[in-house]
Amino acid sequence: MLHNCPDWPEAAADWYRKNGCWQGKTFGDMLRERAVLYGEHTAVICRDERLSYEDLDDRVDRLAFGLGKLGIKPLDRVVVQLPNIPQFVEVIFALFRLGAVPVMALPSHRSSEITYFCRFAEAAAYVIPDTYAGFDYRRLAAEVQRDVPHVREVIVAGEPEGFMSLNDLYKESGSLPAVRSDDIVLFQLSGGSTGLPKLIPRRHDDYMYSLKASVEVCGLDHNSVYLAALPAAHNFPLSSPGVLGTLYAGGTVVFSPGPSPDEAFPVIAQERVTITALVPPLALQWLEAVETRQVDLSSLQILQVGGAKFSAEAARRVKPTLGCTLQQVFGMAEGLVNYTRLDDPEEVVIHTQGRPMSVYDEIRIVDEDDHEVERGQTGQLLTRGPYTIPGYYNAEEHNAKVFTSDGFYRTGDLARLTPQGNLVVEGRVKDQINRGGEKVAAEEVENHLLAHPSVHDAAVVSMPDAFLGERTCAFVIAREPKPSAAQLRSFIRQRGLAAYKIPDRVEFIDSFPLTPFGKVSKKELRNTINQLMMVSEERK
Ligand code: OOB
Repeated sequence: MLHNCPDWPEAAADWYRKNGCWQGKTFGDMLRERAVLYGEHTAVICRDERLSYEDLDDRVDRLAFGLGKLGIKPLDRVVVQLPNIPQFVEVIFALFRLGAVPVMALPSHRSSEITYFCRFAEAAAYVIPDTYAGFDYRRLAAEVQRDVPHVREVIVAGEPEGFMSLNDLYKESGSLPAVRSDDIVLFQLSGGSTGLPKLIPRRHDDYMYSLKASVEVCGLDHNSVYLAALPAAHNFPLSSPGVLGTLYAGGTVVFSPGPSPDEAFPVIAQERVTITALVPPLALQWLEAVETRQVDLSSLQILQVGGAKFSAEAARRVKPTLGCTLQQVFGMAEGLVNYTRLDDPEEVVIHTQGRPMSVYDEIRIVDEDDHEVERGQTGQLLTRGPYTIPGYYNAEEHNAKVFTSDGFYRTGDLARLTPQGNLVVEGRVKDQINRGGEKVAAEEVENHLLAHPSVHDAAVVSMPDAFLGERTCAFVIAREPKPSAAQLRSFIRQRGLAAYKIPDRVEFIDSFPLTPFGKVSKKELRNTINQLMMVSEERK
C-alpha cells in the first residue's frame, strides 16, 4: 500500500463492492483477459505499426519483466512523459503489471513541472521519448536527474544517448509480483488552483469502474476504433473512455501524430475511425477545415468534446458539418465524468454538459455556506462516488479544504441542473484559467513571476478569447528597473514552465483593486482587461 493516499471509508468501499462497481480486477489481468478473448484482433495502430492483443500482452509482459530486472519495484513511482506512440500503452501496462505507479505527465511539461513531479512523488525512474515536436527530452532528463538524484533511471523510447534504451528492456518474461486491485494504478495530475499541481491517486478498482461505465455510455465494443488525437496521458483521452476504455472493450486504438485536421483526417479515413475526443478549440478547427477539403469522415460516429465549455453555436454545427453524433463530456481527473447520452434530444446535446455516468455518482449544488440551492439555481458543484477520489496524494491540509467532512469533492465549478437532470457549467470559483481545455493555476504562474527581481506583485486572470475560450493575462506591479512584457515572458519560459502557462498578455499596473476584505479583486482585474480589450477592438 502507498502511504498518504486517502482511502474511501470502509462502509462506502463495501457498498461499491457489493453493488459490483469495484470488481477486484487489476489492469494487468484486464489486458490478459482481452488477449485471450481478442487474440489477433488489432489493439493498437500507429502509422504502419500494428499490434494485436496477443502481441501487446506479450510485449507488456516482457517489458514488465525487464523493468523489474532494472530494479523497478512494486509501488515505485515512475514519471511517464510519452507522446501518442504505441510505447505509451506498453510502458503504462508494464508498470501496471509490475505494480509500479506511473505519474501521467504531459509532453508539454517542462523542467519546472517534471522536477516537481519527480521530487514530490519520489520517483525512481522517468520515461521519455528522444525528441518530440522539436524538443529534446534527453536534455530535460539530464537537468531533472541532476536536481533529483533519486531518479535512478531515465528510460528513452528512441535514441537513448547515454540513458537506458526502452527497446533493450523487452526481456524474456518470468514471474511478476501479485498486484492488488485496491492498490494505486496511476497518478493523474490536477489542473490545480494552488501553487503546485496535486497528484491524484487512482486505484485499479475505481479507474476500471470508470472505464466500464464509460464504455457502456459510449456504446464501445470490439468493432470500435478510437482515435487518440489529444495527448493520451490526460484523463479524457485516457479513460473517458479513451485509450484504456477502448482496450477494455476489445476495440482498436489508433494514435494520431497530432490533433490538427491535416494530421487526423487522413488517419480517420484510412483506419475507419469510429470515435474520437477533442477540446473545443480543436473541434472548431475541425468544423472549419471540413468545409474546405475533400475528406472521408464517413466512419466517424461519435465526436466527444470536453475539457472546457463548448459553445452552443459550435455544438449545433457538429452533426450537419461532420455527420456524426456530438457527445459533450464534462469530467475531471479527480473522478466524476458527465456525458450527454447518444440518444439524448438535440437540445440536451447542444445546451448541456450531460449527466453523471454512474447511478452511484452523487452530486450536490451548494451556495457559499454549503447549503443546497434550489433545483435549477447555479451553485458550486460537489461530488462523491465510486470513482471520485477521497483525497489527493500527500496533501492533508489541502484535502481538508477541498473535501467536505462527509467526503464530497469540491470541484470548484459553478453549475446548475436542468429539470431532466443534466448539468450546465456556468463558470468556476477556483482560481484557474481554462485555456481551451489546458488548465492554468493562477497561483503557480504568479509564483514564477514573483521570482523576478523587478516584480513586486502579480495577479493572473483569464481574458475572453474567441478561439480558446480564455487566455491568460498577468497583471504586474513592477519596480525599477522596470522589465518589459517580453522579458517577463521569456523569464518564465526559462524557468522551465510548460508553454501553455506562459501569460498571453502582461499588463503593468500601479496597484491592485481590492475586495472589501482586502484581497486582490480578480473580478475587477478581469473587468479591467475586458475593457482594455474592448478599447483596442474599437480602435481597429
Ligand atoms: C478534464 O479534466 P481536468 O482535470 O483537466 O479538468 C477538470 C475541469 C473541470 O473541473 C471543469 O472546470 C473543466 O475542467 N471542464 C469543463 C468541461 N470539461 C472539463 N468545463 C466546461 N465544460 C466541459 N465540458 O478536463 C476532463 C477529464 C475527463 C473527461 C473530460 C474532461
